[in-house]
Amino acid sequence: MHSFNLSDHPHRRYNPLNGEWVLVSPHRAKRPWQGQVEKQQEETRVEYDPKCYLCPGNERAGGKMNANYKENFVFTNDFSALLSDTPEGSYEHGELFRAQSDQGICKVICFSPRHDLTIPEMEVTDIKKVVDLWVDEYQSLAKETFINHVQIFENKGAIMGCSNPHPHGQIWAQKIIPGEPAKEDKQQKNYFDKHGRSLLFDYVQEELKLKERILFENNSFVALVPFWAIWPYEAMIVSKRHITDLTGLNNDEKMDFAEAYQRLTIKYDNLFEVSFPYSAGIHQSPVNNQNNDHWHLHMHFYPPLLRSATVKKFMVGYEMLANPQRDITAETSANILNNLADVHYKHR
Ligand code: H2U
Ligand code: ZN
Repeated sequence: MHSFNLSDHPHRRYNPLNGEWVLVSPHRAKRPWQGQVEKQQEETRVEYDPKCYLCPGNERAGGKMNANYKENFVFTNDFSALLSDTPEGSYEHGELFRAQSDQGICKVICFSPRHDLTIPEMEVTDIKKVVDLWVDEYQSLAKETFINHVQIFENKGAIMGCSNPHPHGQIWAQKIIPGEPAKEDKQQKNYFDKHGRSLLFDYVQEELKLKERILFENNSFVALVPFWAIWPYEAMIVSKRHITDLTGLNNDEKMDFAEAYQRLTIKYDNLFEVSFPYSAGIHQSPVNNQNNDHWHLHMHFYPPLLRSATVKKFMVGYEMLANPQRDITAETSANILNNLADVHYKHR
């Protein structure tokens, strides 16, 4: 037997950010595929779609009208999952049946008036305006006394459940700190209390030395495939400075964030020369008026595609019942992404 190495042998990796593990099976990457093939998305799109509920000036499903916006546009979700006027309360029946009411505000953000653009095809200066809007929304939602957490996210592509190709994201702000951020809160707090430095600051420093999973960096941000990635081309954008939330970014850093967002998503689109689907979202300090110095601003990207524009990874079977698992290693994925052009395939 050869000695254990991460590129050949099955192993599990620890995610210090949420305290969970992922099973990695690098030897399995070559298994044949005869299963489901996703339909490829329609590629030609119009700049304005009179039937789109997100295009400027159009009527939405709930009957409200969109402004004739020129840059970006935010509105309260017409089908909000959380409502601000839900009564406080809880339900308990012994120790096995527990429920709590939750209050919140859900918003939709249109990234551009152009129906046919996505982040990788937008200008960095226009993406910067999206970052500015995120900051404004985070700040104003934080002022609502009943809001303790603001989740900013984007679903891109029909296979991620995105309902409309018009470039948009969402914000769900709520009283209760939800599951994933709550896990990261605990892990980051433990690390910060022990070392006096942020977990992701130390992690990024180490990744920059190892250079095995770095995709790129600019002055303020690093993009990388995390050591503990679950999804085949999962990535993270992390601020180099220890910043707890979006409001800590200066103007240059907001520009750098926009640039990193564009650059990563261009790589993604170039991978299979298709508008690359993903769910992405920002994790940052909760807005619960507590000391959150242990938080470190970052953005996760979870894309489902595996081998081609049409073959996605399924989180089923073992993943559902036991533990997340991946075949190609994070290092292999980083390599594949690093060999791709920085210019969008449509602009070549
Ligand atoms: P996706 O990001 O998953 O595509 O969701 C878009 C959101 O837009 C979805 O939460 C909302 C839906 O409730 N929406 C409106 O608020 N008004 C509409 O007219 C249609 C969709
Ligand atoms: Zn549209």
